[in-house]
Amino acid sequence: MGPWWKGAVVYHIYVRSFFDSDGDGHGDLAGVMAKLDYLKSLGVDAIWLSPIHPSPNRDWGYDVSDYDDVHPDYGSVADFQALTQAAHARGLKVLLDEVLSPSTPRPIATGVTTSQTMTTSTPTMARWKISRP
Ligand SMILES: [Ca+2]
Repeated sequence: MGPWWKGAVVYHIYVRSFFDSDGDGHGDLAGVMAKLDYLKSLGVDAIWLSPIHPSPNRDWGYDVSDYDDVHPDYGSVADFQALTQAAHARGLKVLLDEVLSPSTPRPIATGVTTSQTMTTSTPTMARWKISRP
């Protein structure tokens, strides 16, 4: 038996556009929680959330400004804890898209995140990195 993620069904959620629980125009963590039974019914083993931290959103949330909090559009740390507990109660794992140690405010190429530029050692992607003082 290999790692749990081999053969697992992982549902990627961009929280901002997934489900708006309070009608303010932004998808949110409570919206994800409201859809957990639906996601479970699809046979999902885990949900994978795009970055949920505060961000100026110049890079779709991948330009994290505070790793210790949740973006106010999405809810609060308590909302995240409630979502995690509700997911675990259904046997769903929760994965977070963490963008650690970004050194650039945004990538050059659309679709290339700072995490990719920071973790790759391939010359092809390394050339996309921008450093600013
Ligand atoms: Ca909302």
